This record gives sequence, C-alpha cells and structure tokens, in this order.
Amino acid sequence: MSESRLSWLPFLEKPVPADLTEPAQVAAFELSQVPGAGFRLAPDASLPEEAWSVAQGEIRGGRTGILYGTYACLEALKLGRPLPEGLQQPLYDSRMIDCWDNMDGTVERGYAGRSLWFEGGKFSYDPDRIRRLGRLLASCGLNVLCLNNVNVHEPAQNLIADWLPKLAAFAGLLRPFGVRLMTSIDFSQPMREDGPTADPLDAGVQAWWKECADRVWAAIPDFFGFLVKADSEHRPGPFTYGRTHAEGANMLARAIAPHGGKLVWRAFVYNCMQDWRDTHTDRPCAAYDTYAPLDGQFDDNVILQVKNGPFDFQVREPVSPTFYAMPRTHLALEVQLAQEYTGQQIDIYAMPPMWDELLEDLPPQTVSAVAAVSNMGRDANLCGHPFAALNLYAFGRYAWSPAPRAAEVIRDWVGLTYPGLTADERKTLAGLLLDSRSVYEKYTAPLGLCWMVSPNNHYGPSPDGYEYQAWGTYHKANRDAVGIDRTAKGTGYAAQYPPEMQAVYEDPATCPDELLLFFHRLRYDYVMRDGRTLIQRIYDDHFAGLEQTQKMAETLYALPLPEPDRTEARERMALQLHDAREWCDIVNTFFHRLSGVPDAHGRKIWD
Ligand code: GCW
Repeated sequence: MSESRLSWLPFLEKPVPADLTEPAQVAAFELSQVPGAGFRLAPDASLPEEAWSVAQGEIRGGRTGILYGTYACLEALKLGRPLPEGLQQPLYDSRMIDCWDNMDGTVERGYAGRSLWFEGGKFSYDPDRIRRLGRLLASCGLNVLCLNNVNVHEPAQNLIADWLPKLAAFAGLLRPFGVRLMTSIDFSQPMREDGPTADPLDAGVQAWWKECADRVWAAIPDFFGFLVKADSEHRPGPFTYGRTHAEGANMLARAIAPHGGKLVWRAFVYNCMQDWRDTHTDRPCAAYDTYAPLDGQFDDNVILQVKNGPFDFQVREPVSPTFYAMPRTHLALEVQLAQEYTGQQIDIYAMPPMWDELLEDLPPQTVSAVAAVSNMGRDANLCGHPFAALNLYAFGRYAWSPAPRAAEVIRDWVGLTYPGLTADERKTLAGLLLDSRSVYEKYTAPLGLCWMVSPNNHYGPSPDGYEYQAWGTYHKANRDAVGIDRTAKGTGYAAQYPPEMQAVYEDPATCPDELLLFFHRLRYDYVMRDGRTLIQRIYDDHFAGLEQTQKMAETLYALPLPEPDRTEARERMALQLHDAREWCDIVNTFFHRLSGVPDAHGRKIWD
C-alpha cells in the first residue's frame, strides 16, 4: 500500500506521531511540517469549540477550531489563495460519515476494498493509518465516524459490550483530530442477550439500555451516540410491539441523554415485501407517511436521518418531501458517497453538481445535521477510483458550509490532488469531473426513470430486473407508455410537497424534464418542451451519454496524471466505456422492442 496516496493534501502523507492527544498539538505538528508557514496558534476559549479565525499570522480558535484553521490555511497556501477572512464556523454541529463495515472485513456496498479497521470478526488495523484517516477527515471538517454497518451483523452487536476496550482504543486514535465515534446498534439487542422483549415501553428494556449507555460512556466519555436502522429491510424495530418510531427512538435517546449522547434514527422505512400487482403502495411515499405525523414527538437529542432521495440514492430523484414536513424535529440529510447506484467507483461520478441542485430545493437551514455513507476502504487510494476521493472531500466542504459551488470545490480538489498538472490540464480534468454526473445520468437513467439496474449488485443495466420484485421499484413500461403517475390522479405522492412545489411537479408541462418520468406516466408520443417525442428523447439521451463517455475517455487518456492514478483511471475508464455501451444499447433496444418506434435519426438500435 502506498501511504502517499491516502490524501489530497501532500502534508497529510507524513506519519502522525502516536503521542498527539490534543487538536492544538496536531495543528502545531502539521504547521511544523511546512517550512515557512509562519503561523502562531492561539487557543481562544471565548470561541465555540470548532470556530476559528486568522489574522496577522495567528490562528485563533476553539479547541478543534485551531486544527480546522490550520488545515484551511495550509489549503489556501497550497492553492495560492488568500487566507479565509473573518470568523469561520461550520453550519452543522454533526458532520457524519457512516461506514457500512462488517466485522468480517466486508463493507456493504463497498467499492474500495475491505474494511479499514475490521477483519476476521475483530478489529484489525494499522494505528498510523487510522490516525492519518482522522487527519484526512479533519482536513475537510468532518467530525463523526460511525464505524459499523447499519445492518448489524454478528458479532458487531458486541461492539458496545465485550469489544468496548477496543472501541475505546480506536476512539483514542481519532480524538486528536476532533472526530468522535458512533456505532450502529441493533434495536433488539436486549433479546440477543436473552431478554424477553425489546419493547421500548418495557421498564426492563429501558433499564437495560440505560445500563448499556452508562457502560459505553464510562469507557468513552466523548462517544457521539448510536445510529439505528429499525423496521427497515427486515431489521427489528418498535413496530413489532405496536409502538411508534418516536417511542422507539426516545427510549434510546433517554438512555444516552445523561451522557450528552445523540440518537441518530434512520427514516429509511418502507415495505420491502410489496406485491408488484399492488398499485396503491408507492415506495417514495413511505418516509413521509411514517414520520411526518410524528413531528414534534422526538426528544431533543434525537436526529432523524432522512435519505435523499425518497427512493434510495438513485441518479436522479426529487428532494425528499419529508424535509419540508417536520419543522419541529432535528433532521439530518443522508447522502451516499459509496456509488451504489452511480457507477460503483468504476464510472466517474462527481457528486457536487447533484448537491448544488439539492441545495437549490432545500435551503441548508431546513436540516440540522448531515451524514454521508462512506466510500472508503482498504484500497491504497482509499476510495477505489482515484477520482472518487473528490466526493469525500467535497462532502466535507458542503457539510461545513453548504452553498452551491460545485465548480469551485472540484477545482480545489484537483489543485490539491494533482499539483503537477499544468493549469490547463487541471482545468480540463475539473471540467470532465463537473460534467460526469450528467453524462452518467444520460446513458443510465435519463428523465427520472429509476431502477433499471441489475438486481442485488446494482451495477449495469437490467430494464425489467426490478419490475416484478417486492422492492416497490417499478417503471411499468408497456408498448404505449412508461412511468408512474405520482400526481393527485395517481399515487398522490406529489401532494407530500409544499403547494408551490406540488404545483410544479403535478403538471408534465411544468415538471422539470429530468424528473418527468418520476412523476408522470406518459405515452411515447408525448411531445416534450423541446419538440421531441418522449421516445425520441429516451433514444437521444442514451446515445448522447455514450458519445460523451467516449469523448470523456479521450480527454482522460490524454491527461498526464501521475502514476498509479493514470493506470487505474484508464483501466476503470475502459470498463465505464464498455458499460456505457451496454446501457445505451440495452435500454434503447428494450424501448424499441416495446414501442416499435424507430429512431428518427436511423441510428443502430439492436432488435
Ligand atoms: O439501498 C439499500 C442498500 C442496502 C442498504 C440499505 C440502507 C445498509 O442496497 O445495502 O443497507 O439501502 O440504506 O439501509
């Protein structure tokens, strides 16, 4: 493993001494690594822990603030930018990375190798690499790491029991970097330990969790909290006992509240055993239906973590309506850096443009925390594809200060990561990354048509793969039409939005093209705003996506990236090209066979 590949900031390559215990010491260490940086650190107790400012060569800050200030100054120096001015403070207190690591060393939906800290049913890691990981997370402002899968597989339920000393040692490695630990827990844990029930209203269960919390916080006083996936995809939860999710979450929240712990409860609840013949159940409605009526019922230390979008991390979905429906609840936005549905770190897919669009619909103040499913693993380059680290870096930037600025963030990451490229080459790479999401969307799933991926592994095209399955993910293409009617005449999903948004989505004439088939069922001869028919637009987008991928490949091949990034990026590009062709041909053939409508430009569609 080449250690120099762990980071976008070259100074982060240096080993981290084991005896750093305080953020200020870490910051001093980092500065001492950079000749002539000329800063003085001035801890300032009057500032919030994470805030900082810089003036006249002095970085003033709260406890973790001087660490963040140090990284920001080093970044600015490296990019040849002026130092940030004024008081800097993150908008959200909790900027979380959720790792879906299992103790056997696998990572659910992991595309960057095996777990960085688990192997063979136990902890297994290089402490220096974990310190460098802490430094990397701090360098982009992230401060909470959940280290195990939300699907809690044996023996991970013991992380908060027998494994506590090891968990505490792990927490100690990240502490100097201002990163706090969280674990995913199993709601039925008292029963796994021979209790008769996990009913949240049962006094014995409440006492069990309280005792558990006391134990955890005694071992790790700055432990962040618990993350819970309940009543979702066969995980246990309060529904078993006829209790609401507010009752379930609050019971846990009360056990950890005396320690200042947070209870992060996922809102990813839907019927994953749907009969495809059932036209009344509509999966995107599920989170809102379950949680909106509970607004105001959650305790203050509960964070309700809502997936965006309402389905499940597809290439294109409308913003989740649950965000507008719960003003009296602390909501966290959950995004997925792991490219489960977006190319699995084989295809190039830069997320900032997607987040810019999200921020247009969702003012940052609508939520009070952010979380991202990690894309990290044991691969030498950390994220599988050399460019996938951009998404991790960018998430940190957006989490600290959410504002639409994809081009700037991408440009900065390219500048920090590939300082050896010329300005023109860096511009070319940044442009390629900026366009990558739109290209991927075109060859895979244009117009808001989701779920044409291969079942289970979620990579590559399979237009009917999910059509007759129980997951609630259908497009219902027939010889005349495609899409689900989610308007008032259909499933009623659009009515979950505030009226002004609903009005836009209800009418195909005002609904944005990229969401047309998410909200509407339309005939192939439906004439779009640009005068093309729907079927022609489907063909055109897929052909355009393929062509643009070919151009992207030429551009990439011509860039003198340093090794081994050059070789890795080229190898993955060859796969992406192959897969883009599969997507284009298979989806176009699928619709051509159904509709019998020829391509207006006579391009090759296979029969
Ligand atoms: O989309 C699904 C994924 C599962 C994942 C689940 C979730 C952790 O395919 O692998 O399980 O989402 O977010 O809980």
